[in-house]
Amino acid sequence: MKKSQILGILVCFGAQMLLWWPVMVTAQNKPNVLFIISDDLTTTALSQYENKICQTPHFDRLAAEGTLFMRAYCQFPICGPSRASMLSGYYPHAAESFQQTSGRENVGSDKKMLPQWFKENGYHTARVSKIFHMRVPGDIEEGTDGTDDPDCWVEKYNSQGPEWQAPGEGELVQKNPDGTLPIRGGNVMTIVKADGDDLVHSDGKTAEKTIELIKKHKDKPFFIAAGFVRPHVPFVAPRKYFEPYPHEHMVLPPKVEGDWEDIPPAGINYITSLNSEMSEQQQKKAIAGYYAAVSYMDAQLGKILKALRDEGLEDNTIIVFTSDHGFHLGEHDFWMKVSLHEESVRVPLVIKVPGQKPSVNYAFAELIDLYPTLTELAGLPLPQEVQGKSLVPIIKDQHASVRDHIFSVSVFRDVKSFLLRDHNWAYIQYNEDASEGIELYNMQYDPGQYNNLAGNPLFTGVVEHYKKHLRYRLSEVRNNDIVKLEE
Ligand SMILES: [Ca+2]
Repeated sequence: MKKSQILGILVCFGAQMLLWWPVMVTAQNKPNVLFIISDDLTTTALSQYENKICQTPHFDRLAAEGTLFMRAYCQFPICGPSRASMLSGYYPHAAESFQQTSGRENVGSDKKMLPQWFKENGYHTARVSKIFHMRVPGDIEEGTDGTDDPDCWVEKYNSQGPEWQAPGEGELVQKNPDGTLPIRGGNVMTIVKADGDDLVHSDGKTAEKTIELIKKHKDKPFFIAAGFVRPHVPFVAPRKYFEPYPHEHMVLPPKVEGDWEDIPPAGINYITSLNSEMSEQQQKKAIAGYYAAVSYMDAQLGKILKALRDEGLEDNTIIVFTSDHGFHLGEHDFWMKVSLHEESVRVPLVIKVPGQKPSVNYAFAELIDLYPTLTELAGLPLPQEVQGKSLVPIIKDQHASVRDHIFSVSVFRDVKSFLLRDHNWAYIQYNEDASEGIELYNMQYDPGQYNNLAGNPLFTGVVEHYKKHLRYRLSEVRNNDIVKLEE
């Protein structure tokens, strides 16, 4: 072979290698993964999405540096099943995984969870606080593991915190008419303007431990997962985080006359302003408390991202930031999660890949997509037929898309509900036979979901289309490689 031919081959090979950096991943320079998940963080509290009041400078900076997904959705708007689906790579109905568990008993012992797969491929995997399900505040107060999947981690740490019993000014704004009861509670909307600094609480400790691990393991490929528990209730944060949000200045979502009249009973969320007997002042206090909790969490996020920069690891670390589901802050007088309405199922998502141009993206993404996305970015094969789709095409090309709709489900009080959401429509069906009703919203003209069109004869054809599509989607999801344990 002539010298020029060899040179030609080398140049050609070099150009190929430069096309997409993960192609160059080798055993020596595997990218790190820093996986950060906040608990119950809704897009409506973030200025990169719809919010104009809540301050999250560190999330904003990360969003500006990475790929910001404007249309990312969870698979199940409750902590446990959402995280189980995301980390196992299977839809809730694939494994019948609807409980507050890791999902391990549903997918079986032979399947590899996402962090476990990184561990088996030479990564140092570490968990700090809530990644799989933990009871908040129960497991946080006790410093216990929750329903963790121990096979995933080389090392793990829990971040104990005082939660609703933190010293400071506390107030319960749910089921406390007129604020007459001088009490607090755990898994309810208790607000605590806490004494002391960030490190009194779980998320402050989570940031501190995560930073310690980043420094300690900087010389090996790591997959470090940090789980913040705010803004999940109780809304507890050091007092200073409440200062930008005087509750009198909070604005409630529009109250629409007769809003509930076209929502089937199964679609009325389990916590409402009515059944929780919340006055308008208490609703405003709940929003202010949520924002304070978000700002506190954001400050802890900032500490971790700064440490990554200071250690010179930004150029070789993939950063993911997301939440397990959204949260209602008074839309339709709904509070918290479980519902399949937009604010409850939509999640913030940023993926920052070193060397990749930042972008804002409107393509649909699901949390289940993180499994194949991260394995592809790290140059790992897939261990099994996971059901998500890699988002790498979207990260590379702002105009690409990998799915034309999202599929999310929920279960509450024996009603199984389903959401199909595409660019035009949100279709929610209660039970597989629709026995508990249907909601249909035109998301172009009615993004607040105030006008249920399911009962309107003009849209019978649209309803029939989605009914059929749901049957197809469910059978597709159920057709998977999980061998049921009882079989
Ligand atoms: Ca959650």
